Amino acid sequence: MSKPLVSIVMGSDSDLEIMREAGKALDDFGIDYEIDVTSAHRSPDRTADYARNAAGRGIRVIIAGAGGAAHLAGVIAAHTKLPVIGVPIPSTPLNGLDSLLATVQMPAGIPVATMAIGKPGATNAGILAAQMIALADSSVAKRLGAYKQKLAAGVEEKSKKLKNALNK
Ligand code: RP5
Repeated sequence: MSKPLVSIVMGSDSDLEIMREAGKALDDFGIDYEIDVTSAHRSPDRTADYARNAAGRGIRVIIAGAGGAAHLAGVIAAHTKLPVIGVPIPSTPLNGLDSLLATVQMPAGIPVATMAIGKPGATNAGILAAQMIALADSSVAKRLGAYKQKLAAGVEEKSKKLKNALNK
């Protein structure tokens, strides 16, 4: 097993069902990743250490998912030069809108690439991380090309089915 290039972290194990989607996307592109829990609020020292050490361990991209106050991605971005992708988790009665705003509204100077709320966002976080890795990895770039073709073929198929069903 080679060293992970992407790190997926989340504020609580209750975020796992959603954050697994990022891992599934990375699996599709053959990218090794690690997955862990660390919290901006409950374990601030652990989170800062994790962020400071990630690049030295060979990590190239960090995907961070959190609900509630959702400061995890921003705190991690404050402690690393690696690109950070944030996934807002719908874990409060506000259904993730709170997490989206907290994750996306970073002050100038500390960017977090913020995805959609929930599973679609986690999937896109995995794909965006793959796109970053692909800049310097031709095998991942090739898989991304095949993935785009598969998406387009899926739409063609749906179009044919729709026209057949409607007899148009
Ligand atoms: C956040 O608080 C976590 O990211 C999670 O989405 C939310 C609730 O956490 P638990 O109370 O389920 O541990 O920090």
